[in-house]
Amino acid sequence: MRPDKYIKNYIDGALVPPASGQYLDNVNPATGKVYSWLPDSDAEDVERAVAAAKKAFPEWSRCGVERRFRILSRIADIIEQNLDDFARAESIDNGKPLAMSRSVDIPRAQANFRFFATSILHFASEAHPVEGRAINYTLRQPIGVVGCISPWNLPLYLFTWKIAPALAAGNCVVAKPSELTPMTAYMLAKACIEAGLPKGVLNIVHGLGPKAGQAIVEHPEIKAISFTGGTKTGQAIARTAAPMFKKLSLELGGKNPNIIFADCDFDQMMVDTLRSSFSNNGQICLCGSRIYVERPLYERFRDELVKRAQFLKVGDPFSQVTDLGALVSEAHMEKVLSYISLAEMEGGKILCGGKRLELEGELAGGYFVRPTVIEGLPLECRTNQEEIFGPVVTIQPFDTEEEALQLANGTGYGLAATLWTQDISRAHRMAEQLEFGIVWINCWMERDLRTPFGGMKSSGVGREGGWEALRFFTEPKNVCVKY
Ligand code: TXE
Repeated sequence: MRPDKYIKNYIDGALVPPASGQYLDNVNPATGKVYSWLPDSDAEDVERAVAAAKKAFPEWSRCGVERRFRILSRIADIIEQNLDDFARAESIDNGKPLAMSRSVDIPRAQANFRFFATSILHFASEAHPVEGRAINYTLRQPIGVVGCISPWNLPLYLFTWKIAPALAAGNCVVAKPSELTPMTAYMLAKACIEAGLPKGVLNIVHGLGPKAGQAIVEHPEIKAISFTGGTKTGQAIARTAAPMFKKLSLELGGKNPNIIFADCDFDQMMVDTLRSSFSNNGQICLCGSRIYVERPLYERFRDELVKRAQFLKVGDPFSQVTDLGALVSEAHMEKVLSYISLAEMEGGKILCGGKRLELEGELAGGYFVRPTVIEGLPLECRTNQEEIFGPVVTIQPFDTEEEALQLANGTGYGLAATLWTQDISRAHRMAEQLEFGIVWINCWMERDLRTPFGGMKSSGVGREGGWEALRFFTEPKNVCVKY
C-alpha cells in the first residue's frame, strides 16, 4: 500500500477531492520540504460526510456485533499486512524514527481495531430487578453520527483509538486527523475499502482545525465529539459543543511529574526515565517533563541523566541508530526553542542540549532539537507550569514525601504521574493522593487497553479505553417493565 502525492478525503466509501479543489502543503519535518498535499476541506465536505454517515447508520447500527467484529478485524489484518508501508509513511509525515513507527505506532493502530472488534462481542449492559414488582434493564445503543478529531504526535495510533470503539459500538463516524500528519489516515481509508467497510460508515475529512475541525464540532447532526489535542483547542471545542449538549471526551495536555525516591531500583528507573523524558521527542502527552528526585540521590541522578541524554542520537528517522527524529513542524520547533529561552530567562541552568541541531545534506532543513535537561527552576515558573511537548525536562531535588506531593500536584494539569520507590506503603499512599488520571509505579507507559485512560483538571474530561470508550460511544436507556 503506497502513499500518494495527493491525499483525498474518504466520503461515502470513495476517495474524493475536496469540494473547493484547494489543497494544503504536507511537509516532511526531517527535510523541511513539501512532499505531498492534503485536502483543505471545509463545511461543504463535512456536510457530505455527515449525509453519508447518516445514510449508513440504520444498517451499521443494526447489522449485529458479529458482522462489525469481522469487518473491524479485517481492517486490523490489513494494517498488519502493510506494517512496513504504514510505518514508513508515519515516519516521513511525523519525523519519528522508523523503529518507533514499526514497533509502537502501527502495531498499536492494528491492536486498537482488534481490541475493540473483540470487545464489542463481550460488551453487556446491566439489569436492576425490583423484587416481586418490576425489572429495569439498560439498553446501550449507538449514538448516531459521531466526530473524532486527533493530533499529530501519535497519528494513526490516536486516530484509531477513537474510531475503532466508535465503529464497534455501531456509530457512523466523521473523523479528521491532524493536518500535519494526514498520510496514514489516508492509507487507513484504503484499508477500510479493501476490508469491505460499508460506504459512509467511516468518513475521513482532511484539513485545518479551525475550518474542517470546527465544521465537525458545530455540525448539529454530530452528536458526540472525541478529541485529543492541546488544552486551548479543547476549550474552544467545549465552547461550541457544550451549549449544543453534545457528548464530549477531551484528552488534553499534561505536565507530568516523575517522583524518584532514593530507595528506587536505580538502573531500571534510569532506563524508564530516559524514555519518559525523550521518547517521540517528548511529544507524548504522557511524557514526564518535571522530574523530582529525593535529595540524597539528586546529584547521581542528574549526572547520569545528562550523560545518557547527551549520548542519544538525534537525526535521520530512517537510520537504525537514531533515537530522536525531527520535531513535527517548524512552528512546533520554534515553540519548543522559545520555551528553552524562557527557561534561561527564568533562571534555569541548561545542563545539556538547549539548541537546534543543524544537520547536513537532505536533512539540512529538518526540525531537530537536542535533548535538553534544565535545573534550578521553581515550581511556579512558566517553564514548570506550561506544556512544552518537546525533548525538554526540568529536574529538582525534594526532601520529604509531602514536598514531593505538593510539587507533583502543583500545576493545572493532571494526566499522568510516575513514582519510583521500593516502599510499597509509600507507593500506595502517594498513589491515592496524586491528582492524576494515571499513576505509574516503578514503570512508565505500561499500557493495557482495558484501563480507563484520561486526565483530571486541565488535562481533560472523560476517559477512553476499554468499557469506558464503549460507554462513551453508546447512549444508555433505562427500560422499566412492571409485572
Ligand atoms: O494541537 P491542536 P496543536 C499540545 C502540545 C502542543 C499544543 C498545540 O502542547 O504544543 O497542544 O498543538 C484540530 N476545532 N498537544 O496546535 O490544535 C487539529 O486540526 C476542531 C497535546 O498542533 O490541539 C488537530 O486535528 N478541531 C496533545 C487536532 O485538533 C481543531 C497532542 C489537534 O490539534 C480546532 C497534540 C478547532 N477549533 C498537541 N483547532 C496530546 N494531548 O496528546 C484545531 N483542531
